[in-house]
Amino acid sequence: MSVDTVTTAARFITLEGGEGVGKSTQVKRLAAQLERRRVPSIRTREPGGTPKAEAIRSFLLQGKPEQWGPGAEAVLFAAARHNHVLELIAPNLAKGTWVICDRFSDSTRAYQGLTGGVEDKLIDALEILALDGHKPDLTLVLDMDPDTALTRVAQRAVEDGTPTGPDRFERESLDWHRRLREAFLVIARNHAERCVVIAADGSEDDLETAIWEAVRHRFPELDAENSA
Ligand code: T5A
Repeated sequence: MSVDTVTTAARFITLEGGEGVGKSTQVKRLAAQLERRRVPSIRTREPGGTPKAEAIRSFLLQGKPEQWGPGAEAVLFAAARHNHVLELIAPNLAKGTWVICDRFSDSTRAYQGLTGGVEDKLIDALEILALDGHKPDLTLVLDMDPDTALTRVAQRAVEDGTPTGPDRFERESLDWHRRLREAFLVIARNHAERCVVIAADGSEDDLETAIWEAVRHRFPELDAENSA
């Protein structure tokens, strides 16, 4: 670690929410905020983050909706997560590097559990296995109308000229996406000690400001370190 690197205890932050609410954009912006304060951090994502988990990602997301079913999906996402935690997240936290993760276990609970119908007790058991004790310190739930968010996703596909079209979950109905939104809000209410809901329908800059406020509020040591 370089001499001018800030040495706060490493924190594990996850960003959650439906499709296209701006998680990936804000993961990058949050990492840049930390970097400006010389707080060491890595960005990662789920499903993915390690070669084995990325392999699970590609066959899960490119398949037909009916290919696996929510139960098998929950198991596969948990398998990917277990590898991600053991090989990337836990080692980085142990060496003092903050971890910012684009989706984590709340996505399994929202997509496969509350929306897909997999029982809570199975989701709970998979979570115990996959997390190996590494619960996030803060989860930012980005919340907005799915209709607008899906329009963003479609616009991006046109701009990028994405040849493959929408993935497995983007193809679900608008009603399904509304239930998904409600699922994330239920999770945030049930885990209010860990989750902060952020209105995600503003500009990228507005969202970055709201997220940074929430992070500073949860981890006041960031301000203390910087005023030292
Ligand atoms: N899944 C995942 C499960 O079912 N169970 C699980 O356990 C896990 C971990 C992952 C899929 O897997 C499912 C959920 C997902 O369906 P993914 O490709 O990673 O697939 O999907 P998303 O996480 O939804 O990623 P997206 O890229 O689609 O959405 P983001 O990251 O929320 O949004 P972002 O930042 O990429 O922005 C989308 C577009 O909007 C613009 C961006 O430039 C971009 O074009 N944008 C804004 N436009 C206006 N105003 C703003 N504030 C904007 N912010 C971003």
